[in-house]
Order: sequence, then structure tokens, then C-alpha cells
Amino acid sequence: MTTTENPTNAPAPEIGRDRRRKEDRRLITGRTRWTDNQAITGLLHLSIVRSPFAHAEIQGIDTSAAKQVPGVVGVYTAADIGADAVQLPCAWPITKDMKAPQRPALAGSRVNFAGEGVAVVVARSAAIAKDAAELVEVDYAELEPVLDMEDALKDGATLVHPEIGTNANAQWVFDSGEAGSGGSVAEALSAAEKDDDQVVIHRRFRQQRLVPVFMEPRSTVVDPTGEQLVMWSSTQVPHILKTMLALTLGLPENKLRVIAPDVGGGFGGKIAVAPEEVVTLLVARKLGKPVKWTETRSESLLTAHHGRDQIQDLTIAVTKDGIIKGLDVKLLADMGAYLGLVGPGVPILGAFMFNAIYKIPAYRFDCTNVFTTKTLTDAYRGAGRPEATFGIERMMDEVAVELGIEPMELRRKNWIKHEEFPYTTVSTLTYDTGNYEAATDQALQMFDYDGLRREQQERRQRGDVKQLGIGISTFTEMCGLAPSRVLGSLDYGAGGWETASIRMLPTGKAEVVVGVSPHGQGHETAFSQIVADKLGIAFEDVEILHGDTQSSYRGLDTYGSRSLAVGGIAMVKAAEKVIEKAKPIAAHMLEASEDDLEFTGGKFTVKGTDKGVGIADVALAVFAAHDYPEGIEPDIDAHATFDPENFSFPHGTHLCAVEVDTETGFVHLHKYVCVDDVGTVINPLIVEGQVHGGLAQGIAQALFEEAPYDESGTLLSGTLVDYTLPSAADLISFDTANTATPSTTNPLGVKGVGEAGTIASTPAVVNAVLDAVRQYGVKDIDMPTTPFRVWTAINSAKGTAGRGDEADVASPGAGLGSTASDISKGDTQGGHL
Ligand code: MCN
Repeated sequence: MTTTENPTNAPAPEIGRDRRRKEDRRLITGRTRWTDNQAITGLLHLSIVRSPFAHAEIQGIDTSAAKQVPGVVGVYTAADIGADAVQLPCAWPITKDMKAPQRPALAGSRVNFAGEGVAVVVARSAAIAKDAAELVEVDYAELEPVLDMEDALKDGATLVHPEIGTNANAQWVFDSGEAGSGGSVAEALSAAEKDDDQVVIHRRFRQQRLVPVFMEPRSTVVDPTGEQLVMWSSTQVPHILKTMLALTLGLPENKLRVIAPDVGGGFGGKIAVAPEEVVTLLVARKLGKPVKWTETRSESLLTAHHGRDQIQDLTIAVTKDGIIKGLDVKLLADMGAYLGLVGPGVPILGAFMFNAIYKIPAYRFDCTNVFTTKTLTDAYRGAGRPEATFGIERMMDEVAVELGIEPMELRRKNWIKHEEFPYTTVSTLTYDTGNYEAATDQALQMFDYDGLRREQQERRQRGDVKQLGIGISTFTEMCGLAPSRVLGSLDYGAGGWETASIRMLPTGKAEVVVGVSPHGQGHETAFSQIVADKLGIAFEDVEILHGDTQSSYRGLDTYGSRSLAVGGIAMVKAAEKVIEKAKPIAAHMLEASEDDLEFTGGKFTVKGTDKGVGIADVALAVFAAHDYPEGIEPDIDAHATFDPENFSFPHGTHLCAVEVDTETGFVHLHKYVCVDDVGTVINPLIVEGQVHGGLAQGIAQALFEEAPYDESGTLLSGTLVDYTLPSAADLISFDTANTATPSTTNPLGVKGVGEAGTIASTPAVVNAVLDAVRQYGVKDIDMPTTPFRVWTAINSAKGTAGRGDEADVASPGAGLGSTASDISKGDTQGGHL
């Protein structure tokens, strides 16, 4: 269920209306062309030979057998196509002295993660290319893998990139004392240590490695035969890809055209200039023929970038009645073997979110990015913000337990009150609007919080096998990624503006060319609603065109829940310009003064009369151009660019109840309620869908998904049998709702929603699991909280786990509970798994 409460704007006919997604007809009935479906005469197929070793010298590559296979057109090593000389781009150098080792498109002399490409086979069919790739013999001399971030930073550690002399990529620090946005954390912690009315609590949390499992695997087709080289790619970022290809390969940008046709999901995993895209381009140019590469699912799991993978050390100073005095965050973030397009900046986005919705007087964030011999990490739904939200929301529960304060009450004591907005946080962001009380009150009521707490007590008293746990998570996030100036101050390599152009057709229909690029978000529907409202034309009369740099030549693409809050506003501004340009022509047609005209419902009317012309009439008059005013161009098309002054800050309260089977450790979702505030809602159905999808992903991190490596650096979840994506059967029906405090940073009052569900849900679920089992002495369980881990945690805490169980817990992928958490002033933490 979705409801919109407290809207300040009266609902317009289209904005705020549930509309089914018009693009779904073609997307879900197979009437579209994904990149892999591009049919070009003479298309060749490329397969990549990948290293089975995490870290090894390449001593020789024998391609002779593969070359003999009928149908094979060529077999190339990195040197053959210059792929070893390429430096794939990293657009976010977070510090001046950040170490950015070379990232070739194919490895030349050394591989640094299992799955890195070392050679390619090009053949007349994909099957031949794959079979022949098996025949390429590579002579590897194995090196020691680098797997553990803490070990990687020790003196004498094996280096992933010996040429940079360290496994540390960069250290990035924010200190509110130095920034002048708050006090010194060192002082706050030391004052708390000396104060009997305060406690200092330390916890270590792990963000396991995840894989953004998009439905459509990555794929690219390059056709070099025309005047412009055309690349189709299943990418989230066609514009960025085009510019980066030009810069990386020294190609003239005007000779490049990138097309992202319909793209089947991305979740951040397709924000990349992928080595495979570059290799396909290099081979296509060498051969002068069109070439296609499409990954297998296993290739995708192994080599498309991963997400998360952090160790978080949080130390909080808090008064015994629950008021936060200071928060210190130390992070280690695993970059994997190389730097992705925005990889180093992902944990830095989290720097601004650990303080979350709370008033924290002193804050320090200190992050070290580390190289390991694993697949590289980069943006994954939420990028830095789910990690931060997890850290602080887990910590809030730890504080609540430690101080014996009801967890929601603790949050209430510390959050920013609605009358305090706009509020500048300790990490220097200014939250424009929000109402945490309203969202929370609605969530509590929908959840029947008190009723479930009663049931929990009853089950405890009866000693039921299935115990109830209740978890809370509140959240806010910075999204609508822009403003350009702020991104610049964070050393991000691009701006944050977005564009839209409206082309008015002679028959009064509108083609809207947008710079953002959907891959499942329903843009064509929601954006048609906006433009229909603003121009006063029918929803069906608006066409949204995207994803082709030839028609949409300017844009910064889709990520960071920015498409509506930035791109949508560019559409509003373009529509306003269309009306502005149409006005003198309408006045001319009506033989009236422009000052006497008003525009409503798609029509210019002379005030106080029923004389009027529609925008469609003006469009036709402009097309004929027989009679239009002197000095005015016969053209009412318009282009606009929007660069907001601030992020948008959606927020919400998520409540989760789980049943934990104390005999099997199985966690069953019992109830999930969330109330999100995304400002003005354009399409409630789409918003609800976005939240549902996000919840599935966040819950999956808490309960199911993990990409672990064994001690040789081999990925253990290389298929979807091992990487446990939840199915519908693993989830329940979610109860979602919205409150609406419109954003003041854009004229629609909208805030992003694409990442919200993912950000808030993970800590809500883990807090619920722990709430069920704390009674046995369990203090923490690493994610995902699998039945085995939960069962082991309960039995270890009770002292009933046997030797065999302990051995299993320490096995790779079991979460390794060897984390050191403690509470100063006497308390110690046990049972952490
Ligand atoms: N919307 C709305 N009203 C609001 C906010 C949003 O109607 N107040 C609508 C928008 O018009 C848009 C959709 O909701 O149709 C999402 O909008 P927005 O929050 O601006 O997010 P983006 O369109 O920029 O999408 C990016 C975001 C991110 S960062 C990830 S990751 C993600 C996500 O979207 N990946 C997705 N949602 C996904 N959904 C699908 N199906 N597949 C993915 O890969």
C-alpha cells in the first residue's frame, strides 16, 4: 500500500498518479532489443580467456591450438592489441596522493585477481569462441594472494602492485573538529572515559562482499565500419562511457557513438568503463569488423565489479541517559585488485552518512582503501550509504541494549526534530527538509509495534522454539547526485548537472530527449507524467528518448538516485522554456498582448475571455511558419540543464520482525513495514516498486548473499547456486507507505527513491535477528545471518557448540567471528560470530 500524507502541493492530474509502466509491455514480453540481440551482418563473437589464479606471473601464452579451430578468426594476447598499455579510468581520485596503479584492459605480465582477462578469441560464433578459448594455454607462476585487508597493510605484506610500494590506495579523513562543524572526537571520547555519567562503546562490523546481480548480463557490440564507431553496451552510463573511451584510447569523441538500448538492471554494477568494452573495441578496430562480447552468468559473478566489503570500527561516546556525544569511525575498504570508475569514492560517500539522522556534536571518519587480489569493488545500490547506515543503526541498537533504553526511544532522543530543519550536520551537509517523527509514528502504528513486543515476551516466557525478534532502522541518505560544485570539492571527476530537450512535433506531441538512462526505473512513464503535466498535453502524447549519444548528446547518466531529482527538473525547466517560446507566437495568433495571456491546462488564453489556442496549435503554426511574429524564430523546442544547489535527503523508518528457529537457526521474515519520505511522489506505483526491489536487495545482504574467497583467492560463489539471491519464496509481502516533506532544493519537491529500500533494510533485519537471540547471550552475528551462523551463535553463546562446529565456523566463507568488540568500563563482548 502506498499513501501520500501531508502533501503541500495539490495533486496535479498526472503527478501523483498511479500509472503502470508503459515500457513494461515491450520489456517483459521480449519485444525489445537488448545489446546481445543486435543483429549486424558479419558480426564476430569474442570470448575472453581468464586467469584461474588470483595472483600470478604470466610466463607464456600459447595460442596455436585455439587458432587452428575452424571458425576462429583470431586469438590475441594483450600485447597483440595494445590492451596491456591501456589505463582504464578511475574518475574519483579521492586524495592528491591516491595510488592509482595501472589497470590494463587485458593483463600483460601479471594477473591480480582470479578472472582477470589474459587473451581473447574471436570467432564466427559465440560457441566456437568459447570452445577455442579453452584451448589457449597460459603458463602461470603463482604468487601469494593478498586476501585480508589488515594483513595487506602490515609491513612485509605481499604487494598487489609492487610498483606503488604499498597495498594502501588512499587514506581519507574527515574531522569535525578540524572542519569546524563540531567538536573534537578525541576530546569527546576522552571526556566520556573520565565521566561516570557516560560510556564509550566500541564495535566492529563487517560489510561482506556482494555482487550486483543484474538480470541482463553485461554485453557490448562494437561496429567500426561506419563513419562513426558505434558501441552498443548494456551500460548505465552511455555518456560517461563515450567520453571516457575517447580520453582513454585517444579516439576523437566526434567519431564515437554509444548506445545503451534497453538495459536489464544495473544496481551500480554497470557504472563502468569495463575492460571487456575496451577489448571488444580494440579487436573490432583491428579487424575492421563488428564484434560482440556477452558475458556468461559465471563471468558476471566473477568479474563484473563487486560491492561493499568493509571492516567498520565504530566508537561512540554516549551519556547514560542516551545522548550521543561523539562518534569515531575507522574503515577499511577493500578495493580489490584495481580501482573502478568511482570505486575509491564509494566509502567516502558513507563519510557523510554515519551521523545519519542524528545530532552528533563530534565526529571523525578515517577510511583506508586497500588493494587485495580480488575482483575490484565499486558502486553497488546505495554505494557507501548502506554501509554507513548499517554501522550507525547497528550501533544504536548496541547502545540501547547497553544502556537499557528502548531502541526507538534512543533514536528519538538523538534525531533532528522536524522543526529544526534545515539542519547542518556535523559532517557539513545541510538537510533541507524531513520529518522523522511523522514517518516513525506511522511505521509504528502500521507495524503494531506494541502488539509484537507483547507477543515477543509471551514467546520468551513459553520458551518457544521460534522466537520473535524486532529490528528498527531509521535512515536518511544524500542522493540526487549533484551539485557539481560539491562533487568538485570531493575531487569527483565529473559534474552533477543533467539535461533535457523537448522537441514539439507539428501535431502537438512531444519528444523528450533526456540525459539520464534507465535500466529498470520506469523513467519513460514517470517522466512522461511530468512533461504531460507541465505542457498540459496527454500522457500518451509524450515520448521519452534516452540512451543514444547521437540523439541525447549531453547527459551524466543514472546512478545515485539522481534521475528524477536532477534530470526530472531539467525536464520541468525545458517545458517552461517551451511555454515561454510559444507565448509570443500564441499572442500573435490571438492578436493579443503577451501580458494578457495565461497558460493553463495546455492552453494559452486571453485573461478574462474564452479566447485561446492550445500548445498543439502553436506547434502546428510553427511548423507551417506562414505567419509568425517579427524577430521570433519559428521554433518552440527547448533545452535545459539543471544543476541543483544541494543533494536531496529522503529518509524513512523501517521495522522488521523475524522468527528465529532456535533449533535450526533458520530466520523467517515475519513482518516488514517501512514508511519512506521521498518528498513529492511522481508515480506512487513506481515508488512502491522501487522500494520493494530495494528491500529485497537489502534483506538479501542481511540474510542470504555473500561473495567469499577461499585461501587461494578463488571466488566461492561463482554460480547462482552458490550466490544465494533470494527468490520470491524467501521474502514476504512488504507493507510500504510514504510521508511527504517536499524537498526545497528543486521545484518539484522530489527526493530520490532508487536506493532507499536497500539502505534502510539491512540493519533492520540484522537488528531483528539479534533481538531474537540476545537472550541466549549472543552479541553479534556476521552477515549474512545464515541458519548455520545463527545456530552456531546460539549454541556457542550457550556453550553447547561442539568442536566440529567451531571448526566449521572458522572455515572460509563462514564469516569469521574473530572480531574484537568491546565496551569500555567493564563490559566485554562474547558470542560474536
Ligand atoms: N520516482 C517518483 N517519485 C519520487 C522519486 C522517484 O516517482 N519522489 C520515480 C522516478 O521518476 C523514477 C524512479 O522512481 O522513475 C527512480 O527514481 P530515482 O530515485 O531518481 O532513481 P534513478 O532513476 O536515478 O535510478 C537509480 C537508482 C539506483 S542508484 C539504483 S542502484 C537502482 C535503482 O535506481 N538500480 C535499479 N533502481 C533500480 N531498479 C531496477 N529495476 N533496476 C536497477 O538496476
